[in-house]
Amino acid sequence: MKLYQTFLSPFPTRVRLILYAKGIDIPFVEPPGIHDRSGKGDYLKINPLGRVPTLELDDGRTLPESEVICEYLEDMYPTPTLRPADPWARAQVRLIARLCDFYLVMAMVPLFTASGISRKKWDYDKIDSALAEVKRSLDYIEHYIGTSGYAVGSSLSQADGALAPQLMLAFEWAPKLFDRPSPESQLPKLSAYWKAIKKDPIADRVIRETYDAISAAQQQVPKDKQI
Ligand SMILES: N[C@@H](CCC(=O)N[C@@H](CS)C(=O)NCC(=O)O)C(=O)O
Repeated sequence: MKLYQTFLSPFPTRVRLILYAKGIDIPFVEPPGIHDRSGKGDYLKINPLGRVPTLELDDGRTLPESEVICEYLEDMYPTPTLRPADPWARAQVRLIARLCDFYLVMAMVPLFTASGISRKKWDYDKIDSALAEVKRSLDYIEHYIGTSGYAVGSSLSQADGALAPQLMLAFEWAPKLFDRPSPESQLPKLSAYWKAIKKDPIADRVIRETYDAISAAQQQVPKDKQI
């Protein structure tokens, strides 16, 4: 197997968390044109969506979409599991992942778009309304988030893979980039979660990889777009 991915994107991060937790050591390949406009070339034959991640099996079959890949890995390599056995806990894992994908990620999209253009062209009305939408989506997650150091229950699950990288962007990356206060102080349960999840070695590893990728990308950005 191999994983087409980048360290900058939160979606492959979710898959890496599962791979690391299960001890599955596979090569990572960075396709062209994911975080720039250089063109995606033959990668579109591997994944017609042109997005990361894609899991490629040894027989050449390919699978896009982070959640689908995580479920496949869980089915193929069930131990150690990142999917709780209890149906209610399992539903909570899926709920947190869905709230991230359907609400938080969608709210972040205008911010990702703004980050790719010169800050002289930023429309702060649009940025502030996107940040308000991000806060609203975090309120939904605040309602359901676990209080034992993990998104659900007291061990690492697929919900942490979905949430932790997105939370880093919402609590740290976006406020710093757009010079706005972090929503963290208004979200006590999520704030406690954010502090606690970094104590898990696997979660900490993927969070650090994301910090490193952001800081490497920052070095490449023209001065007028830098944080
Ligand atoms: N729903 C997809 C989202 C994947 C996604 O949007 N990946 C971004 C990386 S941040 C991407 O590859 N963007 C490239 C592009 O849109 O051209 C998943 O969960 O895998």
